[in-house]
Amino acid sequence: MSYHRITLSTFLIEERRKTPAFDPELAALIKDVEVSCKYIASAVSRGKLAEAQVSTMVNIQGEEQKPLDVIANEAVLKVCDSTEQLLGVVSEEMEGPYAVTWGRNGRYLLVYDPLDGSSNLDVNLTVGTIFSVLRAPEGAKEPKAEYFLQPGTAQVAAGFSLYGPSVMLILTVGRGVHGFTLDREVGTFILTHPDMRIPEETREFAINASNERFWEPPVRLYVEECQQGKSGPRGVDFNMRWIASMVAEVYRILIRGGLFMYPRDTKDPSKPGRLRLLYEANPMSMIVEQAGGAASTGRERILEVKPTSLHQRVPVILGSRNEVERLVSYHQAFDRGEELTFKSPLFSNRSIFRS
Ligand code: AFP
Repeated sequence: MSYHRITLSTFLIEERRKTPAFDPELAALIKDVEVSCKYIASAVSRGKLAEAQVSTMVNIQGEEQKPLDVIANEAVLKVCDSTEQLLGVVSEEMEGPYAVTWGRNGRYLLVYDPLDGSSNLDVNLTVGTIFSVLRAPEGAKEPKAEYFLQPGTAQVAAGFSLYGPSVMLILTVGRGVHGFTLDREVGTFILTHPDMRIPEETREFAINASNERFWEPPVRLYVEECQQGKSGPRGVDFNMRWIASMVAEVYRILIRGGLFMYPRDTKDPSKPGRLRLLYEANPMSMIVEQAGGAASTGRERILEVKPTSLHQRVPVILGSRNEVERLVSYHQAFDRGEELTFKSPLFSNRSIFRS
């Protein structure tokens, strides 16, 4: 075993050496998030065995909690409850902010989805924890909800863990994206994927195709062009994936590029999208942009969306920059009232009708 491997701790120390402005309190907070992810990884790896004596309920999202959702949420709360640099937390599983017991003078806010993709637990697929760190207002003594309503550009750190064949932690503190793999023998995350970059070109897209009848015309046009492959206007074949676990989709895109879409659709007009802005879209968008990709609602940069509520949802289109820009241009044409035309080299062009 190489003893010159870089652990998360030594990575954070090196960050401080390279960037003296990197706050040691933020580093300490990231270490607490790391410990939370280790606890969650241990529980998730036990599957059904971990579910004894856990009471569940319908959460603020109106979704029936899985026992591991509760275990994961409690793991983060327990570890962070003694984190002096943390004023409060907001979780997908809780309606309002939680005031950290020892955090009265905390200067940071933590927003997290304790177990993203948990509908996949029953079928033993990869799930993960998504987290985002914001600064608390100067002198704040309690974590008021409005303190969390900051645009994604205000995040000082973001990342996600993966509980899959290997346990990983993907992190950005604003200077690139770095992947760490858990060495279970010593219980330490080791830097295995420094400076991750998303390939600009890709031949892979991810969308839940069962919602096709609800998509807006720009998305229908983009997906049809990909499906037509070599014989269509793109001139190359595409591959499609849908894991229904955002953490796994984003990691795949970090490794081999691609476009992830959960666009605005007409399925539930009361919901502008399915994914939550504060603890899914924003942290993942910071990760993707830091890795050279792009992230849009289709009509604006996700990181510039002004939050209005803790659990609000947004449309999400993220991944390889060229593909995001292409689909955004289709939305812009559609919004200008232009007819979207499927340009087939083999057959007559066809208009993609307004929804
Ligand atoms: P769960 O955490 O409820 O499983 O939702 C996961 C998720 O928020 C995101 O990770 C997936 O990309 C998306 O929902 C899957 O949504 P569909 O089940 O509608 O495909």
